[in-house]
Amino acid sequence: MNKPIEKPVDPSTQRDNPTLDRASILLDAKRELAMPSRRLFGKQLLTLGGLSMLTGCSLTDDASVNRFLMAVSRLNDRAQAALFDPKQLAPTYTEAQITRPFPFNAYYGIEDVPHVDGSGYQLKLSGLVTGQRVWTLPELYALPHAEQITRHICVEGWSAIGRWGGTPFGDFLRRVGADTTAKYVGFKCADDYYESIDMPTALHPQTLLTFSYDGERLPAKYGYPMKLRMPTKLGYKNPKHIVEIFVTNTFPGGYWVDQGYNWFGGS
Ligand SMILES: Nc1nc2c(c(=O)[nH]1)N[C@H]1C(S)=C(S)[C@@H](COP(=O)(O)O)O[C@H]1N2
Ligand SMILES: [Mo]
Repeated sequence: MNKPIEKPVDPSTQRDNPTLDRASILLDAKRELAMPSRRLFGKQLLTLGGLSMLTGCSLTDDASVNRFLMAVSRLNDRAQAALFDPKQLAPTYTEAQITRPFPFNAYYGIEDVPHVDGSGYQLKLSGLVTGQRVWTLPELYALPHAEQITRHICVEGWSAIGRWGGTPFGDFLRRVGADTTAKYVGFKCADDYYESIDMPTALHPQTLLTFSYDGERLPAKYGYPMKLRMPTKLGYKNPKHIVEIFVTNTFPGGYWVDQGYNWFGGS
C-alpha cells in the first residue's frame, strides 16, 4: 500500500499488551493486502481499528492477531471475488514478446522437478462431477485446442511472457459434468503442491488446461503433463503436474495459502 502508517507507535497505548506492536501488525496487514487488492482497499480501511472492526477481531494476543490477519485475507478474497469480471480478458502478447528463456519456479530447485510417466498417467476427476472417470493423455490431447501468449506474474518479484496451449478449462468442466454452481475447483499435483480456485475463474474464457509450451509438449520443468494456466491469477495459483481435479463446496486451501498467502490471488 502506498500510504505510510499514520502514526508512529506510541508505547503508552501498548500498556495492556506489551507483546503487540500495532505498527507491525498494521504492516503485516498491509503486506497481506498487498498486490492484488491495491485497487480495492485504497486508503479508507487501512487503520487497525477499521480493519479489526470489519473483521470482528480483537487484537489481544498473537493467536488473535493471526486470526485477524487471516480474516483480513478472507475479506480480501471476498472483495476480489466480487470485483472479478468473468468477461474481462487479461492482455495477450505477440510471439516476439515471449520471454526467453522462460523462468522455472517451484518450492524446490529444478533438480527436484518430478518426472511423470506419461504412458501410465491418468488424470483423476472427483467431487461434484458426474463423469467420475480417469482421462489418459491421448484422450486429453484430442480435446479442442487453444493457444495463448500471456504474462505470468510471480509474487517473488518477476514476471514473464509465455505461450501455452491446451483446452479451455470451462468447456472441459462442462464436458465432464462438473457442478459449475459449486464454489471451488481443487487440484492435486505430482509433487506435494495443491491449489484451489473459485468457479468463476475456472470458467473464465482464458483459463486453459495446458499440455504444451511454445508449441512443444509441456516440458517437466513447466509442469508435464499439464499446468492450469490462468492469466487472471498470480503464478502460485497456476498448478503444474496436475494428477487430480476435484469440484467442491468445501474450501480446499492451497500450498501457499495454507502458509498465509492470499487465496484469491488475482493478478
Ligand atoms: N506443482 C507445482 N505447481 C506450481 C508450483 C510448484 O512448486 N509446484 N509453483 C508455482 C509458482 S510459485 C510459480 S511462479 C509457477 C512457476 O511456473 P514455471 O516453472 O512454469 O515458471 O508455478 C506454480 N505452480
Ligand atoms: Mo510464484
